[in-house]
This record gives sequence, C-alpha cells and structure tokens, in this order.
Amino acid sequence: MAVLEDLAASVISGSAPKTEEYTNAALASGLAPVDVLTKGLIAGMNVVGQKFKANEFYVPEVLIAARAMKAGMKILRPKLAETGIKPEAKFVVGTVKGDLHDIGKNLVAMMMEGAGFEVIDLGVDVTPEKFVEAVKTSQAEIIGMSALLTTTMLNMKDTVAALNESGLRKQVKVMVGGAPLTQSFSDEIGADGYAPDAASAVDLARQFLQKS
Ligand code: B1M
Repeated sequence: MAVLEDLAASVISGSAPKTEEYTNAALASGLAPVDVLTKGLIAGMNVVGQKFKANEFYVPEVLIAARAMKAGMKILRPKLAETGIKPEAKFVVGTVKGDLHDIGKNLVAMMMEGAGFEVIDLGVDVTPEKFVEAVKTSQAEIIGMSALLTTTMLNMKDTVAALNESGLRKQVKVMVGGAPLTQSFSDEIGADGYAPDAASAVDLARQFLQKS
C-alpha cells in the first residue's frame, strides 16, 4: 500500500513529522497496527540498517531515522498493546561498569527496538550485578554489553562470570560490541557473539533466536 511505502520512506529520510502523519494515516485507513509497524516503520529502519552497513549512511542519518521511528512508535505502542502483539524478544542492554560512552549503545538500542525487540536500557556504568538483576526480573532472552575503552571492556568478563554464578547464563544469549572489541575477545570471555555495528547487532540477535 502506498501509505506504507510513504511511511517507510519517511523513516529513511528521517522526517519525524512525516512519520507521525503517515502512521496516523495508515491507522486511519484501517491497516492493522502490526502491519503499520512491520511493513512501514521496521521496513524503513531495515533499509537504514543496510545503508549504514554499506557506509551509505553515517551516524547522524541513523540517529535522525531512529528519532523518526520513535515518533511513529509512540503512536503505535498503545495500539499494539491493545491488540496484544508480543515483541520479538526482550533485550537488556547497557554500557559496562566504568564506561560512560553511550552513543553507540543508544544506536544499538534504537535499532533493536526498530526491529521489534522490547529493549530494557540500563544506561551507562552498569555493574555485573545490575545486568544480572535485570535479566532475572525481565526474563530477557538476550543481554547486550557495550564498551568503548580498552580498560572497561574487561568488565564484560565479570558480567559473564556473574551470570554463570547466578545460574542464568544458560537461559540468556550474551552479545558484546564497541569500538575496541573483536570476535576473538568475545570468544575469550565466553560471550555468544560480537556485533561490529548496530545493524549487525539486530542480525545477530535474530540468529540467536533461530538457534535457541
Ligand atoms: Co571517549 N574515548 N573518553 N568520550 N570517545 C574514545 C573511545 C577514544 C578511542 C578516544 C581516543 O583516545 N582516540 C578513547 C579510548 C581509548 C581506549 O581505551 N582505547 C577515549 C577516552 C580515552 C575517553 C576518556 C578516558 C577521556 C578522558 O577523560 N581522559 C573518557 C572516559 C569516560 C568514561 O567512559 N569513563 C572519555 C569520555 C568521552 C566523552 C564523555 C567526552 C564522549 C562520550 C559521550 C557519550 O557517549 N555520551 C567521548 C566520545 C564521544 C568519544 C569518541 C570521540 C566517539 C565515540 C562514539 O560515540 N563513536 C571516541 C573516539 C572514536 O571512537 N572516534 C572516544 C560513535 C559511535 C556510534 O560508535 O560507540 O563505536 P561506537 O558504536 C558503534 C559500534 O562500536 C557498535 O555499534 C555502534 C554503531 O555502529 N557497538 C555495538 C557499540 N556498542 C555495541 C554493543 C553491541 C553491538 C554493537 O552489542 C551489545
């Protein structure tokens, strides 16, 4: 439907007012909220993710697109709750203890939300205990840790150890990311996977769900 294409295009171009307008128009035309979400907002955000991966879009474009997406989500969220649509899965995310960098983590959170995940964002400087507590209370399927400093990335290992000690490790997939990280570091600390960027984080989360 043309209105869904217009909606996706408004997310790609990052126009929050247009996204609001087309979200309302799509709902008024009788489309189901879940179709407006998946075929409009998420379809647009998927294109943004692909463009970001291909270096056609950079951080500012992604942030503007994410803001537009959020404007549409704000209208859709209560409608989706009414129809009882379940989110894809729960994703607990935070920047590790001692680290205050949150731009990349926020991008990951926004992309995950855009992909249909329920995101529980713990913010920055998150201790292993806080991660464990959040997994326990939310029963999240996936936990994501971000670190931008070579010193703080070591704290990811402590969170994996704390998950092991709490007995929760088997029920949650652990994803790590951030500029100084590598796949081999992820393997070394016993995480389930490393994502180099926000779009890859969504791909990896979907892979986790297929395997489990
Ligand atoms: Co800081 N800083 N900083 N800094 N800072 C870096 C990281 C640094 C590389 C700069 C440098 O020296 N060249 C350096 C780290 C050196 C190192 O450890 N190797 C550094 C330093 C040293 C510091 C301080 C120690 C400086 C000081 O005070 N002496 C200090 C530490 C504070 C602390 O955290 N305790 C500090 C402070 C700050 C600011 C507060 C000023 C600010 C942060 C503001 C904020 O985040 N709200 C800041 C910034 C902005 C940077 C740089 C310039 C930019 C980081 C950024 O946002 N990049 C950075 C240099 C650089 O990278 N060019 C630098 C954009 C962002 C989109 O990318 O975060 O990599 P990124 O996220 C990507 C991927 O990595 C991935 O997806 C994102 C999108 O594609 N990703 C994930 C990230 N998390 C993921 C999680 C996932 C999956 C993917 O799964 C869960």
